[in-house]
Amino acid sequence: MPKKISHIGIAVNSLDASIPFYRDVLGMEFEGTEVVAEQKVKVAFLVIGESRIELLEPTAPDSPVAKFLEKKGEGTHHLAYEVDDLEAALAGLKEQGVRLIDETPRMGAHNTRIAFVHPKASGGVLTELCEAGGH
Ligand code: CMX
Repeated sequence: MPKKISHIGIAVNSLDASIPFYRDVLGMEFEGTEVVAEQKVKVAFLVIGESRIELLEPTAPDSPVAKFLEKKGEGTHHLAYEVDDLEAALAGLKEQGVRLIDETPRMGAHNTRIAFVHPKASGGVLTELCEAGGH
């Protein structure tokens, strides 16, 4: 079961253009950027309490974030919950017939194991589960 919100993902056209609002205007701690090759995104993390804002810039035209930006423009892209045991959480969701994008964990930013639940299963919100210890 999720224990807290790990991060909120926001799709942006440009990290360079978007970071200053969160870092300089809102004053959040900027943790740096990272390319997540498997997801075809470059991300920036900004700390807010026990959670983070994850800004996502696509690195390829076939990135899921590029498709999202094309269809919907910049905005909230996904919500990520932290779980202790990702395999157990996925098994529980499968048992309850929840539509998953990832049946098995894959790697996200900061070498964290993640898995996505389909937005059609969660009220139109793309939902990510990530294993405790990362973000
Ligand atoms: N939030 C809510 N709904 C979304 C969505 C999002 N981020 N992305 C797509 N959808 C909706 C679409 O609007 C569409 O709805 P309708 O059928 O009502 O039009 C439906 O989901 C299917 O979307 P699509 O564009 O036809 O299909 P895609 O091929 O783009 O697949 C999805 C959508 C969610 C399966 C795909 O984007 C995916 O696998 N996402 C998970 C991976 C990901 O987003 N990685 C980037 C983040 C990386 C990170 O955090 O490290």
